[in-house]
Formats: sequence, structure tokens, C-alpha cells
Amino acid sequence: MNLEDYEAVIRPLLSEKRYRHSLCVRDAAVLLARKYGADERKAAVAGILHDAMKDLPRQEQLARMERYGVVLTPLERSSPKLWHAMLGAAYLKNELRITDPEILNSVRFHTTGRADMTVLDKVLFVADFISADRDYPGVENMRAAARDSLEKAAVEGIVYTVCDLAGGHRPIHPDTIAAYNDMILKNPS
Ligand code: DGI
Ligand code: FE
Ligand code: FE
Repeated sequence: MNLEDYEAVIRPLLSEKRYRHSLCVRDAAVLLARKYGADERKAAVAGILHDAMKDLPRQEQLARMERYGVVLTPLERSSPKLWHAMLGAAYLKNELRITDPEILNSVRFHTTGRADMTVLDKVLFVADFISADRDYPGVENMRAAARDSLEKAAVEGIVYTVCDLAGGHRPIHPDTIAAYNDMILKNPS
């Protein structure tokens, strides 16, 4: 399938707002890939598709995870916002027949991060924070960090996520903790 086909695939799955978000993440991911040396086409595919399952009702997300053999830990079951990343990767593999492990992993870990993130993982992770549709306090700082260093921007992103989750007394996924520790150990400040 080409990129336009993937756009057509997600259009009926997503709200207008999230469809626009997906195209903005695609654009941001392609620019970051060009700047930091990831495969631009893989970045485009991952960007377009990363939230493909996000707007499905929870019951349908659960049903599809069952169908694709995605097994949830108790923490994952209790955090529905994590589902669309794991389910998204399984959907790309099972329905869209995408076999490239780099694309599948970047989608799978776009919400939590993970230890030893690849350049493509970080490209998608950071693109999701700085895409043109994002408008949160501090987004300009994230955009500036991303112009300066992909690592720095990824650290800022994971620190924000960990602080936000802990501040809200929400569970933090082991992959998020692993991403945080790995990045802090590699980028001491
Ligand atoms: O899908 P998007 O909204 O574009 O962005 P995303 O996939 O990064 O999802 C962000 C949401 O995921 C946000 O509400 C916080 C939640 N989240 C991220 N990491 C964790 C998490 N939730 C839990 N419980 N644990 C995590 O480690
Ligand atoms: Fe997402
Ligand atoms: Fe997103």
C-alpha cells in the first residue's frame, strides 16, 4: 500500500480531529527523520497509522486485542489509554500486513517509550508531542528542544509523562519507567 492508501484506511476509523492529528504527526515525523537520520517513508507510515485504533470504543478495542492475540497485564488492562498503541501495532501486522519490525515497534511504543529506543522510535515519540495540532503549555519549548536534539526532546517528553502520571496518582507502565531510566542514564544533565 502507498501512503495515500494508509490515509484512506484511517479516515473512517478516526474523528476529524484525530485524523488531522495523524497527518500532522506524519509531517513532523518526516521532518525529524530527515534531520536525525531515520527512514522518511517509515516515519510517514508510522505517523499516519500510530493512532489508528485510538477512537474505537473500548469494547471494540478489547475485542480486537482478543482477536489479534494481544494479552494485557493487569496494569495495562486498567489503563485504556495504553491499548491503542499495543493494539495499533497488532492491527498494522494483522490487517494491513505490515511486517517491518521498525514500523511496528515505533507504533507499539509510541505512548510509553521503551529502553533502547531506536531513532525511528524517538522520531515518532517526539513527533507526537510537537505536531502542528498540539497546543499545550510548553509545546514551544518541546519544539525548540526537538530542533536542537532528538535525545533532549525525548527526555523532555518522557519526564513530562512520568511527572504527569505520578502527579495524577496513575499507574506508570514498566516500559515508561524503562524508557525514563535508560534516557536519564544515557543523557545525564
Ligand atoms: O494518542 P495521543 O493522545 O496522540 O498520545 P499518546 O499515545 O502519547 O497517549 C497519551 C496518553 O497516554 C496520556 O493520557 C497519558 C497516557 N500514558 C502514557 N504513558 C502512560 C500512560 N498511561 C499510563 N497509565 N501509564 C503510562 O505509562
Ligand atoms: Fe497515541
Ligand atoms: Fe498521537
